[in-house]
Amino acid sequence: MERAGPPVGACSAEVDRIVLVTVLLYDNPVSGNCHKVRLIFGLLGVEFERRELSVVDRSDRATVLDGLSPSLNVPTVVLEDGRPLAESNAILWYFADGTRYLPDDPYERAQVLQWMFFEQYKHEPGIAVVRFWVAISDDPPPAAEIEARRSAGYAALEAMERHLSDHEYFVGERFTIADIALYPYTQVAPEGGFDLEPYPAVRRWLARVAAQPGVFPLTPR
Ligand SMILES: N[C@@H](CCC(=O)N[C@@H](CS)C(=O)NCC(=O)O)C(=O)O
Repeated sequence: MERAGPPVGACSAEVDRIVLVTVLLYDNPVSGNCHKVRLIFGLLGVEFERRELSVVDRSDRATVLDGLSPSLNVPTVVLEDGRPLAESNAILWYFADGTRYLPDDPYERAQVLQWMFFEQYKHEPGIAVVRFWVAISDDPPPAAEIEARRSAGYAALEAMERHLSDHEYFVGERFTIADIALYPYTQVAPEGGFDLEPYPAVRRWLARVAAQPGVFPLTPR
């Protein structure tokens, strides 16, 4: 749960670094990568503070995130003990390990990684990037570039459709962080002009994930 109240962090003259009292999330409300982190925090009851950074005006990124995130991206978290962690899927993995959302079986863990790498290499670069260009950015690239990415996005949806045609979830027939990684940008794909009508298994899976207790949608643009 997000905690309301005073700013995070307690500092005293005796310590030379900020000691956090709860997890800090560098966040953005329209980011699906950030939404993954808000989902796992909600599902596990992790209390957190959030600091919002723009995904359009990135002029403050180096000042804020240098030393915390190698690529100066959100989401980035700072753990209670001050250690930073970036990359949405690494954050999912860290918090889900030892919980019902990440299997113990080595093969299933590798399958979770398989789908998370798919999400980062095939799904997000097509679907999320197109949505960003057409729905959020004030400086989109030429139409041909958008359409090339859109084709890549549709190829990712086809891969998901093939798997979900005879599976309820991505790994082990139960809800895991593989589903959490793939949910946000699939849910908002129509904002990028993607038609989900030809993907009935994907649509059924979206409904299945949305029905999980504690799962909430990424706010539509
Ligand atoms: N691979 C990273 C991607 C994170 C990412 O692209 N974050 C975007 C917002 S969704 C961002 O910070 N963009 C600003 C930039 O690229 O400078 C992850 O999964 O966390």
